[in-house]
Amino acid sequence: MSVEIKHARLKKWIDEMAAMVQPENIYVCDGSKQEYNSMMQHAVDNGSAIPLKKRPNSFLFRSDPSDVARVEDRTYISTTNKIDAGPTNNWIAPAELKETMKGLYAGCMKGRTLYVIPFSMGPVGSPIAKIGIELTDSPYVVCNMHIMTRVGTKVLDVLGTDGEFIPCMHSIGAPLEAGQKDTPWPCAPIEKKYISHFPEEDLIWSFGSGYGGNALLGKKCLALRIASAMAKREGWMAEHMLILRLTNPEGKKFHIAAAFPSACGKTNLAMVMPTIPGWKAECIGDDISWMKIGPDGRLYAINPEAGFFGVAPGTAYYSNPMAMDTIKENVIYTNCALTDDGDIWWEGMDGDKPAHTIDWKGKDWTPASGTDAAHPNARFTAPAGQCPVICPDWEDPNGVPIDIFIFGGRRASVVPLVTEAYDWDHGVFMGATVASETTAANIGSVGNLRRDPMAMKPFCGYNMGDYFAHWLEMGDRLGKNAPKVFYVNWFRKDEKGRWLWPGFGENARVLKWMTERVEGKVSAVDTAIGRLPEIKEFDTTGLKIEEADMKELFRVDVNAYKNELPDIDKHFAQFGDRLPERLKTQLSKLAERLG
Ligand code: O2Y
Ligand code: MN
Repeated sequence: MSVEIKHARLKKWIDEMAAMVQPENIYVCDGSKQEYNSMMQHAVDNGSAIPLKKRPNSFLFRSDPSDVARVEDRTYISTTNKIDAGPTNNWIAPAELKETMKGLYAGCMKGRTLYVIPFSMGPVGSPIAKIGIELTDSPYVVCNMHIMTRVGTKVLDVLGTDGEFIPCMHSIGAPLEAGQKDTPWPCAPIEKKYISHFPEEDLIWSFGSGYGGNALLGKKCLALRIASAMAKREGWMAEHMLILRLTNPEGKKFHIAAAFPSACGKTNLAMVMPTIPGWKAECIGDDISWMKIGPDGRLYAINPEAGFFGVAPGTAYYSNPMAMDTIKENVIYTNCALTDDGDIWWEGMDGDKPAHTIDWKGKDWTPASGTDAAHPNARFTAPAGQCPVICPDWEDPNGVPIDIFIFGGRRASVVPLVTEAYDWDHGVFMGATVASETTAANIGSVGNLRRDPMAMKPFCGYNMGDYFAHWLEMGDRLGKNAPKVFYVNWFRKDEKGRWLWPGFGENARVLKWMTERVEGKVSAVDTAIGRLPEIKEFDTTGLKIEEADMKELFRVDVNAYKNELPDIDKHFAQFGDRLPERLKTQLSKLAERLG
């Protein structure tokens, strides 16, 4: 049964939007299990979801082949002045964008139900949490939001009659005329898709796509683009970072937040199983971190999400056993292959390829097909609480105190396994210059170097030069309580193309070294690019690795770094006078140290 709205401003907004999109019905979500089950049953009955025999309460959806990922080219930061969106965002003036989108929204929900989703990003009632209201005509979005956020009446209770909320308008952009047969994944063509953000009024308007970050508006749109702009105004941080707790054999806990561009194993690190005896890692979040300075002057982080929207291909017991155990039941799968015995499958799963599947497009597939059975951006949506290594404090409304920030990228050469920043400004410089080689799994031609500052290039809701300034200001406020900053590269290869570092659970050795640096237990070698481990103090006990490989992993290729300076210069130049002087100073200092 639909819930009553007692909040006058919310009611007015819903009425206005409904008058524009003209739905057949309006339904306010209560967030109950029963609601989820009945919507899912409806999706099964109309052929858009397939129940999986092998996974209890789990369903497979296949998207339209044109609607398979976030669309960065159709994503806009709409500020009054273009400069405030900055060089890394697409921009259209608010009045023009709203006019265009109102034209698209007019009557776009005819024949459909408008679902009102009250959701909380962060534990309901947490001082760091924010409330959003998503209006959508996609039952798939409602079900995913049930998993990815906290949905329902409990959120409306916190909102009360006059609380603050972030309006998130979404439509798949596919009205149904009377008698028209629906398709399993209705959506609009690419040129009509708009993922629009109005950070000056904390507003999101999304049209035309039903997929992931384009449609589950709590995630990239609210928790990163709008929240980053709010965080700048309000003096906190909204970052594209996983959060984990690492406990050493003495029981001392360290909290780590880490940012990586796509295809760098972020979900794997979020759920890492340390190989070193006595060390324990627990997952708090796999994608986004909201951080505020607490009463003790330290930086406290919450995961604003309640689930994982993870990339399926490549997820396997050998790479991420904890993710595999998380997704056994109560999961929504999107664009995975369907096996003959009613399970899902994707490229990179453990074991042999199945002899036959139905691929993500619904066609017969065999290993001889020469195509992928699962789309490379196929996803699982799973409740975070199902992760076997979820931290008992992952929903602590006050968050966890961050000791360590990690940035990283995928580099076959040049960048050592781990480097510690000299100080906060140097750490911000490291984050601002994050570079990663593109792979088949992400955008661009394979092997290109793409700069992705703090892994926030697609997600910063304002001028990135101002964002760098905000990082510097946060450091000034944190002072001696600022987390130590490190840069990692798990992907260095030798000249024959062999990986030098085994990665996965062994990455905990690198985390261990970081915690020992925080505690002052180990020394470090000062180099032109930052502080590196003394090989003898870096724990390789029980690991079969050649001394020569360790040396190569920690080798600073001064000439290669010198060759990168012009690219950093060019990267910084795009921010013009919004680039903080302190980052220019960092670049000069690096050039000086390189000689
Ligand atoms: O393609 C999409 O819509 C998903 S994007 C995504 C999902 C989960 C975590 N991170 C991301 C990302 O693009 O960073
Ligand atoms: Mn992400």
